[in-house]
Order: sequence, then structure tokens, then C-alpha cells
Amino acid sequence: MLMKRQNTKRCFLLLIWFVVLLLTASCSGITQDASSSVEPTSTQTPTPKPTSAPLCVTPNSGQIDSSELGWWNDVVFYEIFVRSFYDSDGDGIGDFNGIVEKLDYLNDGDSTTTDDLGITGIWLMPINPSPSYHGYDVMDYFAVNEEYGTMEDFQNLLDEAHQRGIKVIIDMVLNHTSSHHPWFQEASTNSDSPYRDYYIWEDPAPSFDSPWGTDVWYRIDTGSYYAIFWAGMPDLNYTNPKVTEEMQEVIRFWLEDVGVDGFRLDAIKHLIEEGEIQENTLATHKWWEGFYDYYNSINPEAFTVGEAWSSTSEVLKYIGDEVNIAFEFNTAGAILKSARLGSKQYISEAHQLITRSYPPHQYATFITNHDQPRVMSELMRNIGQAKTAASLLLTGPGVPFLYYGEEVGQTGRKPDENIRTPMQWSDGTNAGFTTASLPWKSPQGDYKDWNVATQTGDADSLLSQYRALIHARNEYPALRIGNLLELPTSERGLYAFLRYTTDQTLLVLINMSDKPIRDYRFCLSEGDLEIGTAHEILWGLEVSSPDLNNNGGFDNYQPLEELEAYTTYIIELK
Ligand SMILES: [Ca+2]
Ligand SMILES: [Ca+2]
Ligand SMILES: [Ca+2]
Ligand SMILES: [Ca+2]
Repeated sequence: MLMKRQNTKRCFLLLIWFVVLLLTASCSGITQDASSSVEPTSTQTPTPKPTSAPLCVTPNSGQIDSSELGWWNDVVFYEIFVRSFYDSDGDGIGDFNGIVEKLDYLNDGDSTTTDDLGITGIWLMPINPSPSYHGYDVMDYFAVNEEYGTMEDFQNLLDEAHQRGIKVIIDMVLNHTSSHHPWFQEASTNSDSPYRDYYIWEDPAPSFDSPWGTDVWYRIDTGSYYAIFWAGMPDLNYTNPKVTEEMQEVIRFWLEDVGVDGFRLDAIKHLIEEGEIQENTLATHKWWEGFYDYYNSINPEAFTVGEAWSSTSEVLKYIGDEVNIAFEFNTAGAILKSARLGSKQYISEAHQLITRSYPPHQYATFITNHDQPRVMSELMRNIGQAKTAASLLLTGPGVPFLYYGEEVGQTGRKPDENIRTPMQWSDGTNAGFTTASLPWKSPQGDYKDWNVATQTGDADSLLSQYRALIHARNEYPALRIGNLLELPTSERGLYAFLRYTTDQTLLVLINMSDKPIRDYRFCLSEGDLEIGTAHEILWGLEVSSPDLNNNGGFDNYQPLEELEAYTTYIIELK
């Protein structure tokens, strides 16, 4: 009896497995039609053999409609925690003037020099007055944190950045205020105050928790209020039109009176709750649609990037009519995983998903940010893997964001203060961050080996890799706004792909393995190539040219005899 039941169960499982196989097969068929595709006849992975003919691929004929792109698609952003970047006046706290002093490091505004990092956008973490060190609980939306400088200092930073062709966006925290904000002070002490309804009160408090299981209802003398993150960050009540009006004025102020280029929008998925549903609600989407219309009416060139820490299928609902772009957390995880495991599988899957899901390039890519362990800690100090991660970020589609210090391999794990430590400028006292004897926070203990000064003259350093990649991205539109077509090889550690526009074709080779790769060949059944030349643009290496076939592609191309471990090459083909 038992045997029989097991057999039946096994048959049933087999049947399910078969159905799943069928579904997978048909889904991947759809995938291939929608994105630039591998030829259907050659989708089966061959047994890796050195002499096997390469799989042929054909580019997608659909070109990207440039009217769907924005100025942000030409930008490489750099996230700065002001408190930790550079201290100009020796009080141990980073400030606006400190950033101005370091702008030439970021981008000197001269396109002929390449010893700067080359970034073209800055995201400043919150700059408003706040009782916390990080600033994600705002006390005054119309002022700057005086520890960082004055509004004049900030205006000066904007001017100096703009002169160098750097856009500046600021963090905007709309979901909640600080409990020290005058609105909440008033609302929490006086139930009859007009500000009472700026927040969310219920009596008795409901019993539900946050999606991650923490308390969200806090009892004080006058009642219980809702705060999804913690008691010090009471959520604003956006079902009250007054709150929306107040925040529209905030947005107008920063765009029109101050002149920032846009906003990084914090925690957008938590804006409006519907009962116990506390993320990605319909009311939240509706509110952001109104917000989108509002800020575009103030300045149609204004840019927003949203933080919706969710799966791609949820994130993309915000794109294009609520915010311009949002962070691609799934791709960030895939970059790290591919770099760590030396396998293209994860990033290849992520690229397929985002290129078929979003409008072309309307997503923000990154590796880790101020809420996550630093890249170099995630990769256990493996500089080869860190270079791979940088290459995947900066040769890939979308709008890339770096987190300050990532380019010199800064480390840090949670708690949060430890992933937001001072920028490591040199091997001097306090990593060259401040002349104060006591910085607000000590730099990481290994700063003497990992800093800007030490890596600047070293062609093999991580910093040199970031510089080369960013300058290449600035120079070649195909890296910024081109299509992506993977060139299959049997080497799991070799991620090879074309980035191409109508008049530019780049072949990107990333050997993410710890071994050299020699046995690889590429086949492009058709393309736009006309003369059959190849030119390596990252390091100026000599590379072989492809023999063009009759369709402007190539059948059996090997540009370099050997791809060294953990190396990246970008080859322009004509
Ligand atoms: Ca200072
Ligand atoms: Ca320059
Ligand atoms: Ca909320
Ligand atoms: Ca939408």
C-alpha cells in the first residue's frame, strides 16, 4: 500500500516536472523573441570542446528610440555621504566645501584629462537638518544641515559641480519626518492641532507589524501613531491633501529656488498604507503619478530615481509615470553573485530580465549602496572579483551608480555606521579625511593600503579600473545607450557581449574567472560591420581583427589569444 502510494506520488511528481519543462521551454521561446536572441537551432549548450564551432547569434533589428531616453542615460552617478566624504574645516565632519575641494578628483570638467574619476552625476544622501547622523529623519525640509555648511555653501557646490558638467541630485525623504519635526511635535502633544492629521493615528492601535516583523504602532499620551521604520520616523499621512501640498512646495523649492537637478526618492513603496498592506499599494502608485506630473510641471528636465526595494516586476510599475527610473536591486545582487562565483549565469539572466522588462535603459544599476555591506567586504577582499563587479556595472545597460569609496575598495559591514565610514584619501592620519584628531567616525583599519593616493599611479589598481571604465563609458555612446547582445561561449567565466547602436559596435569581454581563457570563439551571423577592424579601447592592447562574412558579421572570431584572469577588454569593431 505504502509502495503503491509512493509510486503514484512519484508518477505525479514526474508529470509536474514534465509540465514545468514544457512551460520553461515555451517561456524561453518567448524570451528569445522579445530580446535579441540566440538562433533557435543552436540554443542547446554544446559539450565544451576547444575545437567546437561557436554558437551564432543575430542582433535584434529594433533600435532604441532615443525619445525614450533622458539626460540621465548619459550619466555615471556617484553616491556621497556628506558627513564622511571630506572635512574642509577640521571639525571632524564632512561638509559641502569639502566636496567642492574634491570635485576635481571626481571630474575636473576637462574631457581631455583622464586622471579624474570621470563621474558626471552626484547623489547626496540627506542634507536637511536631522537629529540623526545619517539624516533620513528630516526636521526641516527647507534648510540644510548646519554641520554640512550653509545654504550658500550648498549653492556654491551646485555651481562648481555644474561648471564641471556634473549633475547634482539630493536625497528626498517623503514617507516620514523626524519625530523632532515641528509638525510632529505639535501633532503629538495637541490632538486638536491641524497637524494632527499630518500623521497616522489610531486608537486602540491595530496589532499588525511591519513586513519585516517589527512594531509599527507607537503609544504616547495622546494616542498611537504609525511609523514603519521606527518610533523616531513617524509616517506622514498622504491621504491628507494638505501633506501633499506641503511636499509639493518642498519639491518646488529645491528645483526652482535652489536649482538641484533632481531627487533620489527614499522608500517610495511605503508611501500610503491600505490597512495592513504597507508596500506597493494602488494608492501609493496613484500618489506618485500625481507627483510625477507635478515635478515635471515645475521642470520637465528634473530627474527622479526611486528606491523601491522589491522584485523587478514590482519596481517596473513605478517607471515612466511615477518616477523616471528606480534602483534595480535584482541586478545588483546578480553582479555580486557573478563576480563572487566567477560565473556569467546570474548577470546574464539579470540582463535578459531587465532588457525585456523595462523601457530601454530606464533603470538604475549599482553593486551595493549605503544600506548594504560594501562590495569589497562582500567579495572578501578579492580585488579581481571587485574589478569584475566594476566592469559588469560600467559596461552594462541602465544608469550606473557608484557608492563613494567603492572605487578604492573600501570595506564595511553592518551596523550601518560601519558601511558609511570616512572616504580613504591617503595613508595619512585619518585617511586624509580630516585634520581633526577625532573624526566623527574612524576610517576602516586597512586604509593605509586602500586609498586614493596609493592607487592613483598604479595602473593595476581598482581605482585605475574604475577610471578607465568610466572614461570609456563617457566616450562611447554604445556603452550608455546601446543594445546588448550576449555572445555565447562554453566558458562559464567568460561574459562576452556586444553593445551597439546604429553607428557603433563594441565587443565587451569580461573574464570573471581566476584562470586565463584561451579556447573561445565568437560568431555573429549578421551585423553592421563594414571594414573588419578591431581596436581595444580600455588598455590600448593589440587585438586581432575579425574576418567579416557577407552579412557584416563574423563566423569564427578570437580577438585575443589569451584573456588573463579577472580582466576586461572593450573592443571597437568596424
Ligand atoms: Ca566640517
Ligand atoms: Ca577629465
Ligand atoms: Ca507610509
Ligand atoms: Ca505606474
